[in-house]
Amino acid sequence: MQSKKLKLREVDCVPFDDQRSGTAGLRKKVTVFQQQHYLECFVQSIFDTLKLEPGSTLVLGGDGRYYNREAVQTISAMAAANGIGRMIIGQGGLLSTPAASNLIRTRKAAGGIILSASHNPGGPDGDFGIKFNTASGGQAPEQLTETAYARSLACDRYKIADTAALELDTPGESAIGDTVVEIVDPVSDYAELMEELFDFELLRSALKRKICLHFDALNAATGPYANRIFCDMLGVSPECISNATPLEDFGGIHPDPNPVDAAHLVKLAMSDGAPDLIGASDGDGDRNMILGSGMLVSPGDSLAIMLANTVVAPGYRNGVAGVARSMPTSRAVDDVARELGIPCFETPTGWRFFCNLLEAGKIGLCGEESFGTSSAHTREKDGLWAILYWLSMMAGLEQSVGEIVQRHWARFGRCFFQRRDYMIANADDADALVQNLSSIISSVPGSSDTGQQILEADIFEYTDPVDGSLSTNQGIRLFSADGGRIVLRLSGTGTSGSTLRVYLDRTEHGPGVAEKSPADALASLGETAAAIARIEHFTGLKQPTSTI
Ligand code: VG1
Ligand code: CO
Repeated sequence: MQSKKLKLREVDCVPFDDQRSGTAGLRKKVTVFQQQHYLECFVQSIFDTLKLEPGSTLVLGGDGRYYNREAVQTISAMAAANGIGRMIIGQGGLLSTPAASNLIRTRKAAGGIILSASHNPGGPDGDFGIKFNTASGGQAPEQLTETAYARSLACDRYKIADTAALELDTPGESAIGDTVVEIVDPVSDYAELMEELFDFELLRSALKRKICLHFDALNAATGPYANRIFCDMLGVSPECISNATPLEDFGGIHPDPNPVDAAHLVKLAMSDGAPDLIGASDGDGDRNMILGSGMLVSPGDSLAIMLANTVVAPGYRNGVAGVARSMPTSRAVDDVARELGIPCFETPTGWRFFCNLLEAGKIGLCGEESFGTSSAHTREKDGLWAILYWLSMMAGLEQSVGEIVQRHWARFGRCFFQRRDYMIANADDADALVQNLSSIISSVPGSSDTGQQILEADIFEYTDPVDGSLSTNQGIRLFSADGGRIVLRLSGTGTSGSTLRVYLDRTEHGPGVAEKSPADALASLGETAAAIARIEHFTGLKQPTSTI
């Protein structure tokens, strides 16, 4: 029963037709979310979809970007009106994505709402986003996000409590009617978990004696986490952490740690006297970038190397039951899994596809080419975790980042990887390209007038081994005669136009692989991809907009 004092309202509204979740939640321009009733309609659709028991606990927080605080207030008032018993909210409305997932699990919440557009730029003219997670801490699976979308198309009314703004900045309990609101330190539970997984004593001593760490939080969610874990717990000097204050517009920095948007970190890694380990994380703290002196670690290599070295961390010492990578991610990890005799699952792009495998205990490590890696400790990818894992490898193996990577290549070969992104202003052009290629896919193998000969081609689909659900149209795959692979798919996280992603990978063995650049190793495969997909014809673009 709601308290008599609390005034609940049912507000009429006109349904929106564009609230379909993409790869990871609903992402739109801030100005779209600021339309009257827009956020409320989507949140009501989430509540209607999750159908939580009255009195349930819900975790709420976000990456601190512009509109985060307003959204926390609105969602709290709606949660109270929708019968939620307890809200657990990160102080200041802040929670990194992996920390939110962890809180859902440790506090046995019925679910969570995470406010983030992740690696997309922030600020009043930037992007905002919202996604919901289930009681396992994992991102809502495709069936649930589709149900929420269907619900939003008919959402003409939402429930909200008339209540004063919550005080978000002080930990402690308050209430909206009968709903308890608990403001929690966003870092402490997460930091405790990291201490269980890694040998902090070993890391402390290595960081004191020989490893010089530099971490860049890009003015996004991970600043407070890095300060607590690296500085307070592991003794790193605060000067080694840059851009540690979460800002609503990320201080103008692009919150995506990749070699193009975080070129300053590549420059630092290639400079004389570079730190031994340079790490960065994205807007909501789930991506990671790993660099060492003179070395940028490709995310596909990172996953493979982690799997080959589970012995370095207490949480992984006994190995893992299996591993998974998203389909476009380089196949480097497959070779390690084969040697270890464990299964390697290939899932569609997006972390939500790993969640069932993690929950069922089928995999212990997983990752994506987009700088995302994690393990069964949470149900989201985890940026700081990846950096702690790399620190553990450096300390445990007593090797530099460069040595670890090169020894891996010497043992398993080097899987060269590139992602070429084509930003296409008119989304219809991108759709036409994909439609055309899909329609001719069966005739591609065998035709030799397009560069490299293609032996096999298909449109990737995935049957979830746990619940049997089928996801179709998850990208086009072309396999070349020299062992190379081309993948094409459209991005599902952008907020304007369309981005065609072309992924290339090919493994080479032998002593020369360390000196060779991915651009050289993949040049001919890239030409083949452009020719077969007729990229210039459909988009007018001669070259990719960016190559990662
Ligand atoms: C991109 C990446 C994908 C990742 C997703 C969310 O999706 O390719 O691997 O899971 O972003 O990451 P897309 O559909 O744009 O290719 V995050 O850190 O932005 O939530
Ligand atoms: Co992210």
